[in-house]
Amino acid sequence: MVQLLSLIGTCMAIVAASSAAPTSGCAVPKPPPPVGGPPGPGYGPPGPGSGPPGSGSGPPGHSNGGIPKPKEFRDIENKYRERLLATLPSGKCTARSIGKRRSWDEIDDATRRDYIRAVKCLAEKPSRTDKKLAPGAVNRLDDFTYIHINQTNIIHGTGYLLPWHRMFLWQFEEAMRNECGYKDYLPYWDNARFSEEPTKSAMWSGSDTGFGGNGIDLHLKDKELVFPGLAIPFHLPMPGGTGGGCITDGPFIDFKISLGPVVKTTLDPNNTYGYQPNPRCLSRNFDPASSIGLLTWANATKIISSPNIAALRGNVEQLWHKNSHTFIGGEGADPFSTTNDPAFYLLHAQIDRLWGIWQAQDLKEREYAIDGNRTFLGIPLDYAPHVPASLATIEDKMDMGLGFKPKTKMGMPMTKGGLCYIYE
Ligand SMILES: *[C@@H]1O[C@H](CO)[C@@H](O)[C@H](O)[C@H]1NC(C)=O
Ligand SMILES: *[C@@H]1O[C@H](CO)[C@@H](O)[C@H](O)[C@H]1NC(C)=O
Ligand SMILES: *[C@@H]1O[C@H](CO)[C@@H](O)[C@H](O)[C@H]1NC(C)=O
Ligand SMILES: *[C@@H]1O[C@H](CO)[C@@H](O)[C@H](O)[C@H]1NC(C)=O
Ligand SMILES: [Cu+2]
Repeated sequence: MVQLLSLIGTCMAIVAASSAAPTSGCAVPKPPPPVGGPPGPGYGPPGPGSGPPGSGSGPPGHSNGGIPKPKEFRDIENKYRERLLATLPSGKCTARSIGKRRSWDEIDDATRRDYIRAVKCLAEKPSRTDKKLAPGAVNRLDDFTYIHINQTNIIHGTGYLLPWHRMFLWQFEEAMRNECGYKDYLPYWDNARFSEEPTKSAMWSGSDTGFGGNGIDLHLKDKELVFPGLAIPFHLPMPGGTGGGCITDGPFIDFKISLGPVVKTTLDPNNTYGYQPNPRCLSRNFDPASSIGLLTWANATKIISSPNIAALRGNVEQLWHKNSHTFIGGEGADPFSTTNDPAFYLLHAQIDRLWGIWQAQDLKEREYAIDGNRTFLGIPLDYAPHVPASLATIEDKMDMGLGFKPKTKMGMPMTKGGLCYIYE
């Protein structure tokens, strides 16, 4: 059971260079989008019988290396694009306005720098979280971390995993754009492309266009960590990894984190959820064994080919989510405060993408499909130990923080209720 659990994100990234032309067999490279400016022209309307979308929306033509996207994945992904675009216009979401989320390995350096700049900008803006709830919340990034900690036992290993994180990423992307002037959309981590040599991804570059690499090697041993908040203790195995200390390069080398950590070998009753101030560096602990042979194209394809929502959720959890987090390790592997690593948002965009590709194969049946309990693996919460497990519904409210409590169904479509994006 423990091994199957996938805590937080699943993700894979998958866009191959060939996605520059979303049509299989038509590999005409598209011009890169304008550097640092607004995203290029939108998709053309997907008229009846017309080819797949094009018009300047593809990623830049440069090759990003790694393992190419297999045809089987590409075919399913192309169907996703066609079918999702065919639902437009949907309210204010049109083929022209739809946001394009692209692989970090495909976007240009100017967009990467602007993204990193905007993350640091949120780190400079004051927290809006009630200080009584989280004395350690310092900045706007901490607002996201606080609510992720607060909701962890409700939004992982439950029916809310996918919709909650979809809404969460959307809130983050909006904050980046509206509060910090970020001009593009949320990128995702193309992990399948680099499953066998994960550090070859531009994600982990130590230049000013990556998130930096591994933490300093502390020669840690394998550990078992405990979750707070559950009526029955849950133990999470954590591999020793290849790092564990502060990162040593990249734009986040001086990053200050304050909330967490939360899972520990022994819980601290005076600071159960890590809400007290705890200023420290960003640590990572790469665990290649969690990527090699696991975060593969084959497993990504298996996820998007899942026959129903129960299989989809199970595959996301077992094949992808936990492995992606464990690969990053350190801050990123704490199921509660994992958002402390800015790579979190790209990791989860990949999981969101796999879900979206799956949904759009049959929007009528799958858009609002939900599977799972209301608490982590159906384990009762510590303050309600006798409440039996019950199933999540799309009418249930989700707590997104700062008083925003939409119904679960608000976090399910990609092009309705304010959300408006597509993965390239
Ligand atoms: C989550 O926040 C609510 C207040 O919004 C609080 O009552 C609850 O105890 C918190 N739970 C955890 C696990 O932090
Ligand atoms: C918790 O706080 C109390 C009061 O400040 C202190 O006496 C106690 O030693 C603390 N416990 C731990 C485990 O730190
Ligand atoms: C997919 O993932 C599973 C378990 O996470 C692993 O055992 C299997 O080898 C992977 N398969 C491929 C083909 O990548
Ligand atoms: C809900 O939780 C119960 C109790 O842990 C478990 O037996 C059941 O399989 C879970 N159902 C789903 C759909 O996850
Ligand atoms: Cu999460």
